[in-house]
Amino acid sequence: MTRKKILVTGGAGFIGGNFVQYLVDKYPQYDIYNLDLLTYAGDLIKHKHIEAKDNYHFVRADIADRETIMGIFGKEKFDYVVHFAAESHVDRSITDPGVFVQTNVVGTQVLLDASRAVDVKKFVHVSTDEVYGELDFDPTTFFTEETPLQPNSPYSASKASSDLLVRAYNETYGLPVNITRCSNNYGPYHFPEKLIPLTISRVLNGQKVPVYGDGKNIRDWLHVIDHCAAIDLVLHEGVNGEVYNVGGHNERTNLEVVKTIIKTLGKSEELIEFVKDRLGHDKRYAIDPTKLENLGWKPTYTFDTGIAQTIQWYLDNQDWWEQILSGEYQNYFEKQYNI
Ligand code: NAD
Ligand code: TDX
Repeated sequence: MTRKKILVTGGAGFIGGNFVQYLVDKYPQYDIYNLDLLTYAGDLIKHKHIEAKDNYHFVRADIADRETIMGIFGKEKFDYVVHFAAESHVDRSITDPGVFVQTNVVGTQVLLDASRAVDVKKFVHVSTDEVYGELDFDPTTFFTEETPLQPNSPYSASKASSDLLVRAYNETYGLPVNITRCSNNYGPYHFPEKLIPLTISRVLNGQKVPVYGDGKNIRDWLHVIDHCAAIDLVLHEGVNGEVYNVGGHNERTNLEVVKTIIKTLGKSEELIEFVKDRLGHDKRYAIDPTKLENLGWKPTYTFDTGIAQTIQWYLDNQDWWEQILSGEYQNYFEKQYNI
């Protein structure tokens, strides 16, 4: 039997990186190709322990580079594509939206064309709950797969645009697809520009933690490994053309998240610094995951067990995040925050 070839785009980043490791360990019978441009958000240090494995392969390329991508697909003829590669940080999309359109929209279209050209059996597009816009603070309301798309940031608008292209390639050309829309992830290898790893790394370094506005905005948190298991299930069992929301009912205000981390690390809440609010800051996200649960998925972490595991991981892997903080990140942080 020939081995299945699975292309994972963005496999040097946070979620894609965890997913590559998950696949390489779980499926020795598949060949896993990690295609990544290695932008500021990607690194291969996280894959040191799998790089020598026979079923792991790395290709450096820009998903928006049509000629190169068509060439790679023509040569490798992937069976499945799981597409994570994206510009992913909302704050960066507010200061520099252009690259979000280029990577998230144009890049996705190039991958769809390349997938059509080699008759990929399934294209899983990893999207986000942010495409639905925002909810108010009524705790009985949730995003379902039928919620209209109303993205508010340049980032979420670029993701919604890519979702619509994926849908159109399914309807028009019959390309087999699924779209997943997950809530906020956290866990190992989360880049320290995002709230949870930013808070952990700054608290550990005794630095102020910037909280936007009044800190009352709500996010729905899911451990990255539970997201990986959801995507694996959708890849193997998802019904062609369907969208699946992913979330574990773990809503927290940003202030609750920051205070939990400070308390776990035994530090003072005086480290909290309220700063100017994010432009267009979405109030609340909350996912109804019933459809995915009916497919057989359930999360393994609660927020309490997941955040404890994550904090311990950042304590044990200081080298990984310290080398990020010492690079270009310094310039970004100084421009973004005035603290
Ligand atoms: P990330 O920023 O950590 O990683 C993105 C990866 O994509 C990096 O390795 C980067 O080098 C690569 N990349 C960027 N531009 C590229 C290009 N032009 N060509 C090839 N590779 C490129 O992102 P993440 O947080 O791991 O998110 C992964 C995906 O999951 C994104 O599509 C994001 O929209 C989606 N998502 C994220 C979350 C979350 O909470 N982080 C939640 C739901 C969905
Ligand atoms: O310094 C900060 N202070 C702060 O109060 C940062 C970076 C964030 N925040 C707030 C903004 C949000 O309400 O914390 C919340 C979480 O912010 P981020 O970590 O930037 O995540 P978010 O904007 O919610 O988007 C994330 O989840 C959905 C990912 O970055 C997206 O890629 C994903 O699609």
